[in-house]
Amino acid sequence: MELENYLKEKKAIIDKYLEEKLPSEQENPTLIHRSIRYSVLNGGKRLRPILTLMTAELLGRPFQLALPAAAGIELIHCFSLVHDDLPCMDDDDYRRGKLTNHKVFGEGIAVLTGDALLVMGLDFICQNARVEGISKESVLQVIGKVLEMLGTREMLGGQSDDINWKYQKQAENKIVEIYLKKTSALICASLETGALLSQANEKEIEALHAFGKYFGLAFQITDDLLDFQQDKKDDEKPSYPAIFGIEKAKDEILKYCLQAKDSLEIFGSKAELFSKLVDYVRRRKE
Ligand code: GRG
Repeated sequence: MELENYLKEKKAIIDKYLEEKLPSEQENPTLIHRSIRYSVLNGGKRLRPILTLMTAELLGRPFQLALPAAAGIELIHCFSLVHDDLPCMDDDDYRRGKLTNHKVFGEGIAVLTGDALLVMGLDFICQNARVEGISKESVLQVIGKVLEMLGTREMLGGQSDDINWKYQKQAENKIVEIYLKKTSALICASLETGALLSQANEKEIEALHAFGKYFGLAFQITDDLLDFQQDKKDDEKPSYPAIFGIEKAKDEILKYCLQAKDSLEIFGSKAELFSKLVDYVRRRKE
C-alpha cells in the first residue's frame, strides 16, 4: 500500500478508537473531560501510535493486537504537549493550529489534563493485556519500558535540560543528547511497544530501537528547521539550525535518515514502509 494511504487509514483507526474510549464531554467532571478531548481529538498526525501498529505488522502480527497500547502512547504524547505548552515551559499559544489547552481552560486545568492523559495513557497500555493472544508478561515489559522512557534519564531529563538550555561550548553533543531524550525516547518506546507485544526477539528490538533513535533526531531537527524557516525562533531553546545554520541542519537530517534506514537492514524489503516514512518525514512541510 502507498505510504500516504497507510498513514491516513491508520490515523483514522486511532482517531476512532480514542474518540470512543475517552470519557465523553457529558461525563462528570465535565470540565476536565472536555479539556482532555480538546487536547487529544484535535488533528495530531498520530505518528507515534502509527509506528506501534506498523511495528506489529512488520513482525507479521495484526495491528489490532497493539491498538490499545498504541492509543495509550498517543495519550502520553498529548500529555507531553499540553505540559510543554504551559507558560512555565515553552509558553505557547497555539498547538495543532488551535489555542493551547491553558489558553482555553486555564493553567490549573491544563496541568490536570496533562496528568490525566499520562495516567490514562498507562491505563490504556494495561488494557492491552485483555486482547486475545497477548501475554501479560509482554504488557508488563511495555509498562516497564514506557516508565523508563518517561523518567529523568530520558524524556523528563531531556525536557529539564531543554528548559535550562544555555549555549554551551560542546553545543552539538549537548543538543543531540537533549533531542535523544525529549524526542527519540518516546519514538523508540512506540516502536518497542509494538515489538514487545509481537514477541520480537532481541536483535529485532535492538534494530527498532536504533531506528527510533535516528528517526527521532531527523524528526526533531526537521521540526526545528520548519520553525526556523517560519521565523518561530526562541533564543532560549536549543535549536540545531539556529546554532549551526540551515545547511548543516539539512546535512544532519540526511545523515540521520540514512542511519535510520540502515538500522532496519535485518528486516530486508519488509521494512520498505519504514524507509518511505523516513523520506516522507524529511520532506514534510508542517
Ligand atoms: C516525561 C514525566 C515527563 C514529563 C514531560 C513536557 C515534557 C516532560 C516533555 C516535552 C517533550 C516534547 C514536547 C518534545 C517535542 C516532541 C515533538 C517534536 C513534538 C511534535 O510532534 P508531532 O509533530 O506532533 O508528531 P503532532 O501534533 O502531529 O502529534
